[in-house]
Amino acid sequence: MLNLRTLHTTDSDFETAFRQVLHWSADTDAEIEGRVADILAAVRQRGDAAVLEFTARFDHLQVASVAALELTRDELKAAFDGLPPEQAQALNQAAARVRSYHERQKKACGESWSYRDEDGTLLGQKVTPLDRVGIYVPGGKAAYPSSVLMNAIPAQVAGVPEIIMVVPTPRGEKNPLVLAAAYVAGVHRAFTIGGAQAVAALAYGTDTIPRVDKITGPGNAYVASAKKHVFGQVGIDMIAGPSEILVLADGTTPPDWVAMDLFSQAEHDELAQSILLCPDLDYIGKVREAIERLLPGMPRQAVIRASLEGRGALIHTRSMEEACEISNRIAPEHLEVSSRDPHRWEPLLRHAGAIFLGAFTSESLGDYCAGPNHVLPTSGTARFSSPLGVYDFQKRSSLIEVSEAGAQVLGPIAATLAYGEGLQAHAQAAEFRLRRTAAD
Ligand code: HSO
Ligand code: ZN
Repeated sequence: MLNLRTLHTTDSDFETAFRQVLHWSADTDAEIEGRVADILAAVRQRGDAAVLEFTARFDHLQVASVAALELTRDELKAAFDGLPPEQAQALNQAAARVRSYHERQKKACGESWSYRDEDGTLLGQKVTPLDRVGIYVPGGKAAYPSSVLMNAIPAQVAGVPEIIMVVPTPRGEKNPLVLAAAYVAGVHRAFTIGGAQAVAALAYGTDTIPRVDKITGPGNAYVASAKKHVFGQVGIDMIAGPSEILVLADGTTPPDWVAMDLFSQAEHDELAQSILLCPDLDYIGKVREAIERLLPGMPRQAVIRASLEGRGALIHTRSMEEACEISNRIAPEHLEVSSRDPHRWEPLLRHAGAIFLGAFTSESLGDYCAGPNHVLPTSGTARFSSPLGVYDFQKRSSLIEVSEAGAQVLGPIAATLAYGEGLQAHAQAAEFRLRRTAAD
């Protein structure tokens, strides 16, 4: 028996139960914070020497210099060349689709633009790539080659000239698919370092590791805490929480498909969240039956079970409209609209990292190869933030070129406001450019 809760929106205690399902605390523990602060300070002060010490201590990897921890492009290529052909092909196909999606994204919202006023004044926005970015790739059980593609490709499409990957390799064990993905995605340099020490090295720079402008990529609690600490010194993408999937179903998709989609995010992590929203109680029963039947066949059933029992829910709603409202309140990372008529509901859905429309659009296709990025806002942050994209590896500068005629129009406005603020130099800088009239 699986202890997966069903909630009914008609129940009088629904709100309380719903709030419990959503409750999630991303608080980092004070002990971790303290240790991370020490590691950051050590790397800041002692650079390479501290990186070597922490790598020996935490990753049991002892080398003479940080240079020895660098992976050459040849090594990355060799990892790619050594893959079974179907893996090499899948990696290439996924990379091509992710690249083409992000190239369109760049065209749509990542290009410079400008216009001229009638008096010839030019106004615009100049978009430039960041000079150098660092991509953190976790080691061990959360080492996802697909995440290497999802982080590096948008950076490459943005035109970042130097993409530096860091990946811990405890006891020197390298994950060939991760190295191959770095090769396919066009990573320029890679170091086998991880943890808070890798974040510090990227943020502050050492003799061997160049300082970057932004650090992206997921990591454990130490990495998340380190990223928070160095934010300001460098940019960061986001602090991602456990994966989430919300399936909004009208009852027309085979229940086994929905059950497996719920498993797909649950299998990431005991703390991952899988939720079904549906107005059809019979169908909810069928999905539950499918879950019970399919679970024993899953290699990661212990993780899936813990996730479903701890944070999962089947929510019975009054209608599809109400299901859409609840989905907006949850603002999930992944939202599947598993309906015969997904375009009817899509306009009602405002908050989600990614929206997957129709029964054939399994979320897992988006994780690997559909094209859009799989680095998405979690824990309700889709209310105000967006998927990782080309725009995260670019910045914008405003462009202003005021014509002589334009200066005559803007000058008096600026001067009036400047005097209002008591700032005479501002006012006179504008006034000096006014054409003198005969009366002056
Ligand atoms: N679903 C994860 C990404 C991923 N899935 C990588 C499989 N591999 C992000 O939410
Ligand atoms: Zn996934």
